Amino acid sequence: INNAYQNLTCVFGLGQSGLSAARYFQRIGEAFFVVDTRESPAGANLVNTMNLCQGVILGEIAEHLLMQAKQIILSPGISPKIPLIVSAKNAGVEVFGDVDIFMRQTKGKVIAITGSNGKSTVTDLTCRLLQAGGYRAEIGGNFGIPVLDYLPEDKADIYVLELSSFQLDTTRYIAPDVAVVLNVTEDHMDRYSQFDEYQQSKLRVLPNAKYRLVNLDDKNTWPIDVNIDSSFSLYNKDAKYYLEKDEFPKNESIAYQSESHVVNQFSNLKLCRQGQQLIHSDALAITGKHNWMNILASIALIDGLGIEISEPMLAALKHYRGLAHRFQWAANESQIDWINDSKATNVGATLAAINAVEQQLYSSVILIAGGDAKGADLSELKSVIEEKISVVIVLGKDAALFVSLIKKIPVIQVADMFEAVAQARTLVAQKNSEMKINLNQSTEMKKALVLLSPACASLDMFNNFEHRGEIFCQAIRESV
Ligand code: UMA
Ligand code: ADP
Repeated sequence: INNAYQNLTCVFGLGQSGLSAARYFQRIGEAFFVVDTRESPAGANLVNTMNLCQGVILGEIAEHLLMQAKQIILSPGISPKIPLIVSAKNAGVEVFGDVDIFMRQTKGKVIAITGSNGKSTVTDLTCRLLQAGGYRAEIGGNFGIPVLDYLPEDKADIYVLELSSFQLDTTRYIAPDVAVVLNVTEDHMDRYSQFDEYQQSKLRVLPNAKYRLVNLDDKNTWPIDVNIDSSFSLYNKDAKYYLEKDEFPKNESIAYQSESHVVNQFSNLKLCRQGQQLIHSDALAITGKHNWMNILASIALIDGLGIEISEPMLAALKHYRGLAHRFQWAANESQIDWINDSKATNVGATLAAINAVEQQLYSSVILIAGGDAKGADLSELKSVIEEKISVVIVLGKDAALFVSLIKKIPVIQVADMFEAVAQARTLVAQKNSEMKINLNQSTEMKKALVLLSPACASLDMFNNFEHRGEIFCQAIRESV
């Protein structure tokens, strides 16, 4: 038995977080070895240049190597349930992720953000607001920079961390200064045996946090046996942060004209904290009801740290336009508005997108969906799609699931994104020519809306969700 690696730290996985862990051990002067079940991961060349890297084992990994390790730093994409890890754990080896090391080492304040949807948006917004307020804040975790890149010297005073359920699974003790569970809807059912297991992963962020924030509208975010410090809600004023209809809207508060009709339904709203207006929805550049929720959460998180929302922070909030591929304008043409929501990789995100559109302002709303459903139950989409969408165009590995689910409206299956966009244009053109026949000339013809919000992962057909969104935009441009 080769025991050259006995009692050495093992970095398992040579993706972003594994490479970041390797760089960290190199910086702190601790010898390590790395393993990856792929034959030639791109990161292998990089770790080979690190003098404290004692070995790189690729492809098939002998069980005893891991059973003799000092500890295993497991990448989030690798399930702790795989036999190699189970046998190492049974042999007494501690297995944990990069976030675990980070949480134990950092001296900075930590805002921990988890949930099924909105994590990246809330993480990005919260950090931008803090930076606008003059704070040395950085983002990290599942979104942005792997956490160990900030250590050991602590490159920020406040870390705004997006934490996935995978990362929470491998963090043994997590005690952030402020924590939120934004929402919990089904996702990653290819990794978890049941919803409850996934939900419990998300809730792990709360018990030891100093300030705990949940979504009053989503019971799945409420832990049992843990006191909550604050909550936000779109509908319930019992929450500390909520929305309220503005009975006396003032037009001068409108800083941005929305590029189209999509957001009208949600104008004239006040975002409030305990009876006080924080900001008016018409003053915001970001669109979609779910994004008002994200803003309430961001403000609550900053409050949770005891930081005042200053004027420069409010100015940054007004200008915030959200992240690419999340319910973003792809194109505004004379007859069609196009929205790119490629990041909608689960049912909850697609429901939020459909609910953020005011259907009656459009002649038709066409949804482009499909991809890898990751084992999810799509049935929650059925009634919303049948009620609010005119036609669904489906593509990808699980396209057939949509075909068998949706009965009351047409579902058209296509081979790729270019065909999806072309099909959408054809449908709109057909509908417009029918309407022209029926309308008298003085009646203004409404636009159509085409929404890419797949409710599925992209990896069956694309490199990632960004690639899917870019191909969508390319297809729109090239088909004009
Ligand atoms: N690997 C194995 N054996 C396996 C599976 C994977 O050796 O059985 C190896 C792969 O060959 C590869 C490496 O592990 O070399 C990949 O590790 P990884 O999948 O953990 O990916 P990283 O590149 O390290 O990125 C991870 C997160 N990925 C996942 O959780 C799947 C990134 O989140 C995160 O940004 C990054 O760490 C930095 O912290 C991405 C993600 O898709 C964006 N997250 C999921 C999501 O948002 O839904 C949770
Ligand atoms: P995450 O990092 O959790 O995946 P993102 O901010 O990247 O979250 O958004 C992912 C998807 O979820 C996008 O389609 C986005 O429009 C949608 N989304 C954003 N915020 C919310 C929310 N609060 N509730 C439901 N869906 C949301």
